[in-house]
Amino acid sequence: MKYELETTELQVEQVALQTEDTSSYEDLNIFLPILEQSLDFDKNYRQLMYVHEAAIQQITARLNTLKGEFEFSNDRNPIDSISGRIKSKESILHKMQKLGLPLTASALMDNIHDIAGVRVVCPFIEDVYAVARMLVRQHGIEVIQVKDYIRNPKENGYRSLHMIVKTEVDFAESTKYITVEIQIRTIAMNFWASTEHQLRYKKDRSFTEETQKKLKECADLMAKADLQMQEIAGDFDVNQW
Ligand code: 0O2
Repeated sequence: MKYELETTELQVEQVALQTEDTSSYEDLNIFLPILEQSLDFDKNYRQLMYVHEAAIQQITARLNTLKGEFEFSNDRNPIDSISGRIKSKESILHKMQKLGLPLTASALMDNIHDIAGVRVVCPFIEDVYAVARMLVRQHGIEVIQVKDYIRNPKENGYRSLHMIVKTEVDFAESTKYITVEIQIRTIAMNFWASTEHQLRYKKDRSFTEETQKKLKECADLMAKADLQMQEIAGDFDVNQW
């Protein structure tokens, strides 16, 4: 069976984030003016989080619509699950400090692109690309960056398709494009990433070389299983999109 990761439609080159990007915080001045240079987390943070929460709901709704449509019209679904999260305040501050950024709303908006995150889990590898294509062709979505860690896995074995998009969200007075990071991966990739994440964030331990090797072996096993499942799907002629 033909098995090809056809990703050209997603402009898979790891394009740099456009710096002329219009998402600076002034543009998000929807309810309260965000004027302070210093990121006043009590005032500005909540507003920024609200705006990103709205974007998560928007993307999640789009994906749920696709999922629902497949439930009605097909014998299987390319979407297994959808989840969304707002990056925690601690994680945002940690990332900003790591990048040497000043703690201002503009630095946050211009440099941290995963404040809003949506994760989609799919049964087969080809479903990952199919869902990505279905999403990016929708009206009101602009792709900013695609990182294909399936075709180019991270050194530790991490696999997933990452897209940074801007999604159109309507507020009372205006329509804004809000940045969301979408991670799309198979059930097997998600199993590895979720369990590795739990191990990695165990505060009192870091990975030895031996552990890294074992984890990489697990990731490669998952990848092998994914390829084999995809092949079987081909033999069974299951729906592909
Ligand atoms: P969380 O808890 O998901 O918010 P950076 O964000 O600085 O790491 P970059 O280039 O902006 O770097 O992001 P990248 O590499 O495209 O993706 C970062 C996110 O992908 C991570 O977010 C994880 O969700 C996921 N990810 C990337 N690499 C790994 C990995 O090796 N293991 C696991 N389990 N997940 C990974 P955060 O912010 O780290 O965490």
